[in-house]
Amino acid sequence: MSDRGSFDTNAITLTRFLLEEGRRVKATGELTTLLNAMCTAIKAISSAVRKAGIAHMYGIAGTTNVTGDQVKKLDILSNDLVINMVKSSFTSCVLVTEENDNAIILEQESRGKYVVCFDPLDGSSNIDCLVSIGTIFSVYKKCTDDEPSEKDALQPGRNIVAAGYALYGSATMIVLSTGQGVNCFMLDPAIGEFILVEQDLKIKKKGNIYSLNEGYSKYFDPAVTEYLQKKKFPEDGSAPYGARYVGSMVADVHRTIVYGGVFLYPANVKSPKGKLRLLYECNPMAFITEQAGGMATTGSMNVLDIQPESIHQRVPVVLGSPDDVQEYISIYQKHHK
Ligand code: P6P
Repeated sequence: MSDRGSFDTNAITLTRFLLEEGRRVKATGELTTLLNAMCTAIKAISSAVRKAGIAHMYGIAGTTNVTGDQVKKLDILSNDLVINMVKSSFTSCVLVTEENDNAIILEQESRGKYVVCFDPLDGSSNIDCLVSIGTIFSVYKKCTDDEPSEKDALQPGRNIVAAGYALYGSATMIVLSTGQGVNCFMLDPAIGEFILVEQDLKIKKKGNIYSLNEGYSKYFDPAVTEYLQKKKFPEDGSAPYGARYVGSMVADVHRTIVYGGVFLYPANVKSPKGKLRLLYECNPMAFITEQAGGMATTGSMNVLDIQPESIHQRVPVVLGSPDDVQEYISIYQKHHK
């Protein structure tokens, strides 16, 4: 907005950005249509998240509001919004969502060439205390002529054609990459449009913040314990790293990309595969982090190189500034020769 109330006519909206990018690469327009549908779902989720308290959307599913209407839990509502918007865009054939045990195979008449994996409302345990939460998504092309099935979603993250997240924080922002770098769009509620505010976002080579849940220290792999020791007591006499942990992946990863540093959800004795899901948390975040010049590893391999075996598969993840992640890899591999 250029001044009070007037719209900056030169502002680049997400819709305009996608149309221009699609024309630049002489695309069919299907991906643009899909991403615009996702954008509409995110606008609706943002509105619901911000009025949840008033509309009594907190708490368990199946509650009723003051008018006696059946009120959906926010993450169920968010899931329905993304499914309905993507389905009605006629761009996709298989959907994988954190909220559904099985992949959703769209009816023949609604199908397009894309496969979408998403977490409709990540961090939902933080909803009731108003901590930032988010939506995470990744888009693949169906890569066989077979009848659409869950198998179409079991592609390595290297195959991602687009990935993004929405952060419902002090403002609502979409961070998006279609493989040509990372761009950030802020929602202007006055006009209901996402406006480009950061072009080609790049992460610092090395940061000074580490982010993980140290409540699990008792269960940490020795490599994690050694790595954290070096962050807290740097051997080169430099200042110790700061610690930041929100407990919502979108908030922690966004801060890591914007400020630099490292986010870790490693495996531990209690969660031998880690907690975060490969298809709709780790892969999209790894894709965006790499597009911003960062790295994302399990400790033994790049997250994006993993061949998924199941749609809700969990993997350990350490992502962020390349120097910080590379240091973790060196320590991890020393312990896991
Ligand atoms: P913990 C939120 O529940 C989530 O799925 C991610 O958004 C977040 O990074 C992680 O779990 C937090 O897990 O074990 O630290 O509470």
